[in-house]
Amino acid sequence: MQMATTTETSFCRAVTVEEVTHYKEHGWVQLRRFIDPEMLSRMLAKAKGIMGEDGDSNPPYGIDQPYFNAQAASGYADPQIRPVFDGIGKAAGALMDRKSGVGVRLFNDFFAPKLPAAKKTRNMGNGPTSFHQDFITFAVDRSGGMTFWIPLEPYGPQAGTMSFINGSHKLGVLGNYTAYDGQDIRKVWPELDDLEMSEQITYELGDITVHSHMTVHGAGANMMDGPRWAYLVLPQPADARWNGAPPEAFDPAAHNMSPYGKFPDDAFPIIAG
Ligand SMILES: O=C(O)CCC(=O)C(=O)O
Repeated sequence: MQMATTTETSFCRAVTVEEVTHYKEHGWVQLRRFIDPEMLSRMLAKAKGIMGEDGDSNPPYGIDQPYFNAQAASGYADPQIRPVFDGIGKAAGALMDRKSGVGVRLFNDFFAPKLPAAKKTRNMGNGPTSFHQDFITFAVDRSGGMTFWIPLEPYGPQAGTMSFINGSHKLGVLGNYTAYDGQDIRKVWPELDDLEMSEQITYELGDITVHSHMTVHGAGANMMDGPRWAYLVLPQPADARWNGAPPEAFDPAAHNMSPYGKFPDDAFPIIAG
């Protein structure tokens, strides 16, 4: 059954003016009861189908890091999941709030189960998520991108949920997390100590957070017995272009892309006009 505020077609509710204001001020926002539970069960079934009940039965995806075990979801190509991109596209457009009304492009979507810290796991991904900023990792030429962080079950801090450094999106580009020589970002950028850290978020079923790719964020280790299932959807402004740097999130050669050229619409679809 769908929630009263959710539209039939997108399985998402609209964002409110207060939520847009919170996002702009803090660099992130919690959207309570944003996604219909029916859509979450479809996403979880798909994730388990690809990665197994333990979230760890997939082949390694090529980037070994402790934050989570990741696997491409390709949700847009799945008729069961695709309707959600309409709601996510509209919400992303409202949060971006570009005066020119530029649209929203789907840049990436993947499952990111954080594996249990106490277990020996096959893949990496059973540690805490150290604090970092995403922007530079994505090799795009402008800011505006964001991550819809969608827990597929209700989770609190014990599961290794997200925290955000409020207002850190206003500090500019803070470098790649691999370039801190093992130090915490707060040692490299003591400016972050002047800002407040959000509480570690508790998510009821249907709640999500959205963070700007300029916002510093992290997460604790997963202290549960099983995986912390999350689905990450990354919209970008439709006019963002590849900046020519080596990207982690896409293969420019596979899409015949050139520096400062457009992202091809077939592989990176426009999800809001
Ligand atoms: O899921 C996590 O623990 C971290 C997510 C994250 O780092 C991100 O969205 O950039």
